[in-house]
Amino acid sequence: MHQEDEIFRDGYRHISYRGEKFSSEEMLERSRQFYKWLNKRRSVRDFSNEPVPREVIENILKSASTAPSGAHKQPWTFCAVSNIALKKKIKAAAEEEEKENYNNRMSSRWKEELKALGTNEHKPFLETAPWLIVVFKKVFELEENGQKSNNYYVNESVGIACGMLISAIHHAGLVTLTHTPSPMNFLTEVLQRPANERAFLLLPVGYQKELAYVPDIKRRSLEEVSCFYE
Ligand code: IYR
Repeated sequence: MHQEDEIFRDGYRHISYRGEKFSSEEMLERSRQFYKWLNKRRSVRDFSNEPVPREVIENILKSASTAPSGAHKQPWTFCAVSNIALKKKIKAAAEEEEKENYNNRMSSRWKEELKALGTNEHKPFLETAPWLIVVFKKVFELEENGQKSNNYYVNESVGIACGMLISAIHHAGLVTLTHTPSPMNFLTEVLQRPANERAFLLLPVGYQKELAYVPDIKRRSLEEVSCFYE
């Protein structure tokens, strides 16, 4: 079938697109293999300090930035930190907040639930991991002339990008941990971010320690997490 290379909708150019299509057997096998591979991912707290080349991080960030976003605004900035002084600053500020969280802000029930994960207010990985990726969401856009413009579905968009970021990290054979020090506004200051950006997630990235341990927890089954309406 002939397909035009371009068409115009409401005056805007659209270009022809052809994604991949596989045979039924191949599709089944690919979907199985992808699940098998993704299901190997674990959140890891035991990081090695072995360096990771900047280009790998750049590729991971480019992958994350392929995420769909509201009105294609791409309302995210990924700050990649390997600078030791900055990592130390981030660790100190995060631990200060976390100490307050664990001692005074979190309910005893919440802390009880976290016991299985082995978390506490100490965050050595913020210094050990060769890279920290701090994801900022852009709550609005700041044009070069200082004009503000809207972004849409910012949390959804940045959340999707973070999912893709975590998958890209796993694909490179590296590990990460979704760390959400709270409140996170100290990151705006430490990294000197503009007024339209808010810290969203902090991800240490690197190799796991040779001897790393993860909690013995299980994922919910398909039956528990899905409903089919056929
Ligand atoms: N932000 C804290 C506490 C914490 C909360 C949840 I929910 C977790 O799944 C894990 C930790 C911390 O990072 O320690």
